[in-house]
Amino acid sequence: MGAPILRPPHRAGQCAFPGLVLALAAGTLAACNGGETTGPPQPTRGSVEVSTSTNGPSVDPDGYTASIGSDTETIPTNGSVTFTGVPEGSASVELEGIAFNCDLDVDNPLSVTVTAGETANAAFSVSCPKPRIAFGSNRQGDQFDVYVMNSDGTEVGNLTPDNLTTDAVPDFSPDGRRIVFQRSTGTGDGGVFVMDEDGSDATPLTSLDGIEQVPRWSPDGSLIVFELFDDGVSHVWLMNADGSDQRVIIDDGDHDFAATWSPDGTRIAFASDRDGEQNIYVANADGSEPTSVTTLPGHADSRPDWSPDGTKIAFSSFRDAGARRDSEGCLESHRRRYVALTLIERQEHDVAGRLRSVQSGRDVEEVGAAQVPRLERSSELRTEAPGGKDER
Ligand SMILES: [Ca+2]
Ligand SMILES: [Ca+2]
Ligand SMILES: [Ca+2]
Repeated sequence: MGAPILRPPHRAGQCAFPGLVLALAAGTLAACNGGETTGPPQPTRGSVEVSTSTNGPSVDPDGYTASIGSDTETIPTNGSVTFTGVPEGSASVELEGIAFNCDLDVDNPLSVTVTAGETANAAFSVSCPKPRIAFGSNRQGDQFDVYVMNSDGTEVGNLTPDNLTTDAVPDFSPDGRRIVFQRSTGTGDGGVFVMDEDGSDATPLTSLDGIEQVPRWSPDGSLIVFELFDDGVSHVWLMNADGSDQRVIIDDGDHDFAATWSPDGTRIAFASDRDGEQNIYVANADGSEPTSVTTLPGHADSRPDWSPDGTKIAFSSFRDAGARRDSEGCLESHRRRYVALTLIERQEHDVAGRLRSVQSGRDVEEVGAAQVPRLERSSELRTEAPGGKDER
């Protein structure tokens, strides 16, 4: 069996590779009865100090929110915040915004008893082991399957051992509960499927003519971008995570493919040959305003991926690698390198003369010669299996 990502056919000279809301303390205003002072009122409310302590190798990246009733506060992964004006009695404190790989070691919501005029404590302890990694591999035979493992390479499991299907290019949903992947039955057709993180309940999301592949979940979990390869060309498609509202969003080139989300979900990077050379582009999440971020000819830039902070893109390229063309004019793939560039904003006039901000790339640097570029996450994904090939 060949590699699971079905590539566009090679062509000479152009070879696609593929608020702080503080409740005002009630009862602090002296009652006024015709100028007659009745003495200080008795407090009926107290405070709750919420504290968090988080440990583990992959702590939540952006902290949490704590709420009591309709009052909500942001809180760091290790820190505290105090709610005032909480009615005495039992209060329910809820912590939200917890990364999927993190678990609370206490009840959530946490119930505390508020005594008027005093401060109660609600302490949340959070553990964050590294998230599991999904990858495609043929390590157990000819057929590619979807595997998961711990980030240290232990507890490797095949989620799609059915020999009737080739399964690859998995991507975890942001909440870590589901995996989207590409499946083909060997009849030349293929589609995007989704399954539970334990491999159960595999369900097709697409049934378009052609081969739907390389699905990628949006950071908020609501959308899935994928590419459709059909009749010799590939374009970028978008759908809701439940498979509804499938529509093409990028189709200006013969080959528009390998789309990936920026970490904030506002942009998509993809590869395209629309300008006659295969380069990396960045567009809005709906496919509008595509801008090339690499422009060098003859390097077949491919497979972009964003750094977690959204400032860099890693991609595959033949640049600076002494690439040679084979007899069909294709650049030799074993010389492919992985490089990264820094995104910069620049101002540009559009066709109507309006000034707009666009992205471009600079400071290209080589980051490795591995098969798949993954900034930061890459070191966790380069596993080796005797006689097999792993990729994501
Ligand atoms: Ca968070
Ligand atoms: Ca299978
Ligand atoms: Ca199909």
